[in-house]
Amino acid sequence: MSITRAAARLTPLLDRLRREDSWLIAVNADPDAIASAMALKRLFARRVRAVDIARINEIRRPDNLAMIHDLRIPLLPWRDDLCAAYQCFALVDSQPSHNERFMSMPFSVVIDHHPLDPSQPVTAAYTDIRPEMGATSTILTEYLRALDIRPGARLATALQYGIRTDTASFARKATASDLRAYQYLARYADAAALSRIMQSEYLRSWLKYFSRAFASLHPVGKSGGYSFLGEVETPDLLVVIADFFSRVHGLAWIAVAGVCPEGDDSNNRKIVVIFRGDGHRDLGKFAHDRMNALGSAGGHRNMARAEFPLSVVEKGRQIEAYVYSLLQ
Ligand SMILES: [Mn+2]
Repeated sequence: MSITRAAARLTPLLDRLRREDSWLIAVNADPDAIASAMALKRLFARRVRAVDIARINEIRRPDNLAMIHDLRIPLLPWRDDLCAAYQCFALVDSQPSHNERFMSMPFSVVIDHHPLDPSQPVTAAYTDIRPEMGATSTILTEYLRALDIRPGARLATALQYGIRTDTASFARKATASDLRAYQYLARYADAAALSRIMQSEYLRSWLKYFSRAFASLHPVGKSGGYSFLGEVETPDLLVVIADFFSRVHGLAWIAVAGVCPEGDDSNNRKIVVIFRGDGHRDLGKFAHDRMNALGSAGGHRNMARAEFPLSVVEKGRQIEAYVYSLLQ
């Protein structure tokens, strides 16, 4: 789309902006949503009284935390009384039907790239929903260009990260528009900050699990490995460690096991085993053959998972040794 046509398309949006209004932009925070909200805030700035961004979710991923910290992005946590302080509401990178909290908010602006559900039409006064786009950040970059708003380094970097995240660095669902937006942003972005954010894969609090993983690493056969982490708060940590080992040359496959809570009851625990490999050995089949009878197990050639109750391990037997015996 040409910049002039894009600018004309924005008239109905700009017409809604009044000096006396305070706007709240709501997000289900991920890099694309956060960057899109920042861009919309920039576009609204000086046209309205105030603009804030509120997130409805907790942010836990290390790269998302790094993005917010390094680019100094102000996000308000959700509170039930938050909306009372605002007259106008915008939603980016989501649709009202995607979340109960969104459903209760009177949005007048919705900008998104998720597919439209015909049974849940979006009724906001201004909507721009383009499922063909790889990222909402691309749509917002077009807005900034159309209005001749030059993004600052932090905003440009955030938008680049939003596009990269949602398109898996252009490996998935990326269009020429996404690439064009990304290249345009490169003129203004901070490349060092972007790579620092992309490389923030781990939290400091996770390092103790790495040290357990290295200490307990045992060979399995000629090319495999097994690591036992003991008690972990969430199976996600097993995935993080297994993904790390999958990048070690000479280790064809790895099984990382731990004891995780099952549901909310802390007395109810299960053993989870995460498999990662180079595809040589069919790990989905391997996991299924060895562990499915104990609970559930299976997956793909290069990634698999098994889960079974802690009670399958006989009393007095070491869990670490028991899981190891299943892999032999
Ligand atoms: Mn998105």
